[in-house]
Amino acid sequence: MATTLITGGTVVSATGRGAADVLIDGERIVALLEPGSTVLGANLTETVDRVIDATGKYVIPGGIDAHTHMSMPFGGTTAADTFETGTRAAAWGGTTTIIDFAVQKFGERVQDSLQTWHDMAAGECAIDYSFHQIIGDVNDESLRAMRELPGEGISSFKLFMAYPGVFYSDDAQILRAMQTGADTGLLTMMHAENGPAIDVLVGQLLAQGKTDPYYHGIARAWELEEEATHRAIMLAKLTGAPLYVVHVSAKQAVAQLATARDRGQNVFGETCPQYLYLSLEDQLGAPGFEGAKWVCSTPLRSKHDHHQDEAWQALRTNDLQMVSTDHCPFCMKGQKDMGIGDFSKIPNGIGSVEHRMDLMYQGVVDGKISLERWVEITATTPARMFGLYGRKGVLAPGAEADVVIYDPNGHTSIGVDATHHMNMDHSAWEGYEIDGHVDTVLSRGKVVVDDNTYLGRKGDGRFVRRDPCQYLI
Ligand code: DUC
Ligand code: ZN
Ligand code: ZN
Repeated sequence: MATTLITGGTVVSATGRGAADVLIDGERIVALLEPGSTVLGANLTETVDRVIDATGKYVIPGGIDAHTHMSMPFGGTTAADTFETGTRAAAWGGTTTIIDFAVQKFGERVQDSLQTWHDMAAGECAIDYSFHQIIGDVNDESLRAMRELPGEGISSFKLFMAYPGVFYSDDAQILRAMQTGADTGLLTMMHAENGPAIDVLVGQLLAQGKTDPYYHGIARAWELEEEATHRAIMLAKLTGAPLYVVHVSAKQAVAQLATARDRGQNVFGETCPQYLYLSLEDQLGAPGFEGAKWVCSTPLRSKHDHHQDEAWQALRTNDLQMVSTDHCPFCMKGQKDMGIGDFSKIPNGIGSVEHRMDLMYQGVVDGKISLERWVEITATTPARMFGLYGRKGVLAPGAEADVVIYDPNGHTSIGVDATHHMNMDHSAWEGYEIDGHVDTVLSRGKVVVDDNTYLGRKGDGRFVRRDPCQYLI
């Protein structure tokens, strides 16, 4: 087993920072040492197999993106990144674990859908991966199957209050699934938007000739996110189910989560970079069909209502606990363009898996969050939330050596022209400049990105079995 010493860097955790050398043996961290430590009189730099100089740089746990959709069939097409291309792009951006979603479609057995996703990912991933289970058809059989998920290393499942006729669950189904989840130690994840009401508004807008991508954001009004978030919280309270609301974008939904947390309920929320930086007017409202690049659900919100500022604030105060991407990329040509003349036919999704660590680091540079909070919301809390902590999300003896060396004096230009690595013909982040750079990435001790060179290999990433949520109040 090769030994590696990362020297000279500042190790940053969710709780602090300090000068330390990180000693790795094979796939695991064995020690955090005072810089320049000797062992039995010998300088470690002379005895290890490899020394990585991190002078002037931050050494952080590898990012965990807990919300991705590689190769997801959706909106009449399939998400453009496969497990191979998507995990490679993730590695480039300092993310060393993804948690994707196995999708049980209507009429399908849960176990079969999970197997399908295992088959899709096995041997393809550059970094470690796990799955949440989407339950798209809540019935007696799928509820029984949910009880087997912990044994499969799956500790979370997701329901949709949106997309009637596709993934949608009604309140009775939600109630039953939450009861089973609570009983089985599963974390309930929720896409909280009132789908039936959205569909009425979509039909009315299209009938009025309002077909541009901008109207996607109008149909998916914040009131319908707030209402669904409140309903999910109440059903969770009744059933005792811990609840994690995905891709929170409306400040009113944040307020619902905060109120529930203040009364002690196990309720959590994630937001995504797009809701922190992008807006209904500037992106969805871009001229012509351009706005299709930013059609995602929940939608981008109005810049005039301060949703972005409130989301940053909520990240600071822990009213929102973490940032994932909801990476679900579709190309403009042949995918997004299916919705020319009808915004409801634009496949929903934005690709960001490569940029999450950088975009959130820019929040540090801009004074929106602290350096420690950056690590917490991108790595440590995702690990705790989804039952990986100790193994991942922290640099400590015994943890797997998923490590990122981040250069605060480096620079990253984002975009297709800047040769991003996601399988997309455009970037939702074209032209973004980041005052930092992912220099070196280790995945379980193996260097997969080194100074702008990719050294990873598909198949190096393993399926990770997860424990129950470690973040309960
Ligand atoms: N939202 C998206 O934008 N894409 C995938 C599914 C979802 O809920
Ligand atoms: Zn969703
Ligand atoms: Zn999603």
